[in-house]
Amino acid sequence: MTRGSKILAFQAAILVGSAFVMTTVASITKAAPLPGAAAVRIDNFTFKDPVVKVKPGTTVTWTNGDDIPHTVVAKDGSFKSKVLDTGDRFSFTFAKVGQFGYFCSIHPHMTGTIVVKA
Ligand SMILES: [Cu+2]
Repeated sequence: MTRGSKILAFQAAILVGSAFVMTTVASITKAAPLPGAAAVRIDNFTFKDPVVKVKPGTTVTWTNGDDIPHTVVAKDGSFKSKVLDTGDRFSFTFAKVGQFGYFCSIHPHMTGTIVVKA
C-alpha cells in the first residue's frame, strides 16, 4: 500500500463509520412515534413509507419534505388534503378498520396505503 492509498482507505473507513452513525440516529428518531400516531414523510415524489399499518384511532400525519407541492387524497374520497407546500402537514384519524389507498392528485403515480387493523 502506498501512503496515498492508506490515507484513502482511512478516509473511506471514516465515511462508512459516520454513515452508520447517521443511519442509527435516523432509525431511533423514526422508531418513536407517539402512541396513536404515525407519520409519513413525502420526499422526492414519493410517500416514504408506502404501506403503514396502524391500529384504529391512529392519527396519521403526512409532512411534505419535498420542494414540490403535493397532496394526499384517499382513493375512496374519505380524506383529501389541500395542496401541501414544503414543510406543510396534513393529518387524518383512521377510525375504521380497512385498507385505505391514497395518492397525490398532482402526481397520481405517487401512491400509498394505510392499513388499519385492530
Ligand atoms: Cu405530488
